[in-house]
Amino acid sequence: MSPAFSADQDAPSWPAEFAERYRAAGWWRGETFGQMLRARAAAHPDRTAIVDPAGEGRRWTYRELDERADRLAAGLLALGIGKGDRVVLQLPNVAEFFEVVFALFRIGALPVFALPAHRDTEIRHFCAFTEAVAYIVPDVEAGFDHRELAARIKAEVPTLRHVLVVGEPGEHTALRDVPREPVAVEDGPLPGDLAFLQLSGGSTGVPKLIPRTHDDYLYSLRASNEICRVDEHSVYLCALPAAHNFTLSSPGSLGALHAGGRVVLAPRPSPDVAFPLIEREGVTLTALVPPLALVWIEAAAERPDDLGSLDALLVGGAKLSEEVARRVGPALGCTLQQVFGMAEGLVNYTRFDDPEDTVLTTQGRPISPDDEIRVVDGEDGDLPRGATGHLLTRGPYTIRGYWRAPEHNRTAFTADGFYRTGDIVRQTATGHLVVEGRAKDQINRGGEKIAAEEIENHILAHPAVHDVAVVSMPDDYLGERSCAYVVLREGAGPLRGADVKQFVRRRGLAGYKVPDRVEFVQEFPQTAIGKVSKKDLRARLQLPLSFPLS
Ligand code: OOB
Repeated sequence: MSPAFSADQDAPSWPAEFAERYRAAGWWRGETFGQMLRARAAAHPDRTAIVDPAGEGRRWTYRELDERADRLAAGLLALGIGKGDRVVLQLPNVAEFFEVVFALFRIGALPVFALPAHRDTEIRHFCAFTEAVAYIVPDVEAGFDHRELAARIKAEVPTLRHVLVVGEPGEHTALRDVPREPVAVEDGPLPGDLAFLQLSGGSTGVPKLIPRTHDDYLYSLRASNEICRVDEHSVYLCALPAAHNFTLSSPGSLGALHAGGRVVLAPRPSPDVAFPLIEREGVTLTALVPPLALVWIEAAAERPDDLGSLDALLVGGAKLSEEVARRVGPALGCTLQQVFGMAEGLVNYTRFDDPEDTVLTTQGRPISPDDEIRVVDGEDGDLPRGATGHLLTRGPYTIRGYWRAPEHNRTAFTADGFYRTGDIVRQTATGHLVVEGRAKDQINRGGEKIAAEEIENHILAHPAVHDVAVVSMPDDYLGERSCAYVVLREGAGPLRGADVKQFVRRRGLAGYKVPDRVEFVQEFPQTAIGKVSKKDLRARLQLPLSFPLS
């Protein structure tokens, strides 16, 4: 008999006693994404699953999505893409995203969810590190030609056999030309197998990969749907990038599909695009990061669109200020749900029946009764309820380790499997969490995460740079932006902030990682034990600027 939960050398998994407990509790139900879609297509074949408004507009029913996934799965199998193979996926919010994802799910090949903003450096790493066999891209997106990027990566990564393009393929293969076989593909993976690799926001030199299983992710969807009251009447607007964990699963597009609802794809999250879609499609819920929530609040007063169908706005990814939280309901005529989640697992929501004050001032409480929350001091000692400390967590949909990262896992997890979130929180008497800060060396730029070390390593490659420290600076709109403090080499020629930014950009990094500000200093302030004091550097940012922000 094949095991219900397959051991994977690359991905640390839950110990048997935990797996048994989560199954016995009914969290893990032994279902895969392939089976989920098949079941929905059988139950309500003609209901609309996906609406993609681009161009002429497309509306796929559940039957159509299921058939497309089958046919593409057969085509991908014929190309030699099989179970366990990694496929780096970098698609914007287009219908093909779901066709590809479900085709890969069915084969048991693992999508690696790159974001549209990623460039050479990130994509090269994802492809090389995962030994990806295929990379799936749009042709041109936001003025950037992904086919050229793909050609560069293909030349460098020997495992990469296929580049598939949604749109005009150039020198590569068009996704539409992958031969489609009209056959139902047998589901490849087991429920305990990996479904995909998600990206960590990270605080280290390179982003880590997060291995999620069918069973664990499906549980988080089912439970999120219940909390957010998502059912077959729900219409989810996918406004943030579809590949992000928030948009995918909290409750996200996959939650909506799980419930038999409808997913409407917004090519951009701006009010001029999103608001008319809400009115036309009768959108009932969507998810935004705090800066966008503010943009929507302000636009709602100006624009004529009827947002009356909207029941809930989920806001998360970064801390929502109480002041903005207070404005969501009155401005948009819907219920606010704060979401504090992480691609590694744990997701917290404020509930519909929470008192108003809780919704406005906390980031919610965990999805599952089996989510274990510890708030600890610097030595892992448990703190009394209400005290502020490091958040550690363990549970039925929180990973036990990153993919192929045994060294890093030794410090990112406790010996008994708690994930060190790097977040500083306090837990209220009702179990709600309030995010008070961060211990990890990361900048949260309006929900987009930047690992300071990653950017520091790039800037250090500049021949005129002796040392660098990247820190966050407060920002009214994004919450935080990044500032790079640079110490130049002795005798190095003059260097301007703009040169440093340009240097980082030319190294092929996602645009949001380019430092917002660059400051030149003679030396760094030090802590008592001689480390660079980022705390002091952040404090300096409160002083008058040495030159204007760009
Ligand atoms: C979501 O996932 P990631 O993996 O991009 O980032 C996780 C980190 C958390 O550890 C925390 O530092 C921060 O983002 N964060 C928040 C927050 N939500 C996330 N910090 C303060 N307040 C919040 N509400 O960002 C993510 C994944 C699933 C659902 C929602 C967000």
